[in-house]
Amino acid sequence: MSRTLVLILLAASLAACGEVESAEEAATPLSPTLASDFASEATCPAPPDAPVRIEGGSFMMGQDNIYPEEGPVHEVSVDGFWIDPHEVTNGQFAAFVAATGYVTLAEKPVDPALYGVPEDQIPEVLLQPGSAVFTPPSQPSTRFADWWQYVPGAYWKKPYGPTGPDAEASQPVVHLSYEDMQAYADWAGGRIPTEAEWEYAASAGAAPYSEQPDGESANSWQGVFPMVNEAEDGFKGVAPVGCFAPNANGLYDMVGNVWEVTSDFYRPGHDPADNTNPRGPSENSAYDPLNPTYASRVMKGGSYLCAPNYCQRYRPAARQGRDPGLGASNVGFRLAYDDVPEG
Ligand SMILES: [Ca+2]
Ligand SMILES: [Ca+2]
Repeated sequence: MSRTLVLILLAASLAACGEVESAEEAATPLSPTLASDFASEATCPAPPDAPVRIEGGSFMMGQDNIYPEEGPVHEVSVDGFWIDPHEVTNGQFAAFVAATGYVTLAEKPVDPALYGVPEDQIPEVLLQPGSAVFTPPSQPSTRFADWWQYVPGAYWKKPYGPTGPDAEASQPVVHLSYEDMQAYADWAGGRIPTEAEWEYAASAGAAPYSEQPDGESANSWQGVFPMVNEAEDGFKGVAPVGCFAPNANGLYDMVGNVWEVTSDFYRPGHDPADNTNPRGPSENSAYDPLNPTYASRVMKGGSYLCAPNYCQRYRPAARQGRDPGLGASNVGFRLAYDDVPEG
């Protein structure tokens, strides 16, 4: 578990105080937008819950023409497996919590030792239970610290913070740590997929692409991030699972809606020699430039925050590191299975 990113975000915010604003950043602010303005009560026809069989095979993993961490393209073979057709929902996670009494990391006070600095140097707010919530800034910005806020009281049932609306049962669960996802997987009889399994299932035999998916295919961000959210796809923020067209494997929202955490540790780029049921680097060789102190996991497919001007990660090959401890309002997961019961 790690809270390092929180301190990095805070440091970046503080450092920005003394900077001279660029002409772009000094532009007239738009009306303030609250995190909860991104909430949606829309419904969509419920997608199937039954895991989908993905037959084993080979594919070209990675992409060479967008971001350097996605290359090199290399052939990978993956054994057959099963995977959820949609992201794990709040309704599914609620059933797990009701059955087990499980308490997520974001609901627990933060151990000061996790920060690795003297306790009197840690702002009190960062020791309260909470999570990272996307909150649009009041002015244009290219600094991610300007739109991520650590919100005490934000957790899976209150995804926009304690004053925002409750989690919708049909929407993907967010604000989980890796150990929370693992606990759910153990209870549900599944496991977190590897990056290669996830990308193989997501690409479904299609060629890599660069352009933003249309509004029928994925929940991403239309407009100039982080200020102008045109929501041409119908959603400013997270959507219920299954609102967009499935891929050729019958899987929904593999691209967009929420990022999906995999079991691989993260480091930029792929090792082409790790090409048969790859599991990624060891924990000791993991490295995430955005969170260098801890071993991040790979997350895949981008989210509703991905826009052409900022984050062209609405693609199966897209990957970033995910802090194993700190949750976020645009990160979820789905399960894979080695076997599923007949019927
Ligand atoms: Ca959208
Ligand atoms: Ca997704």
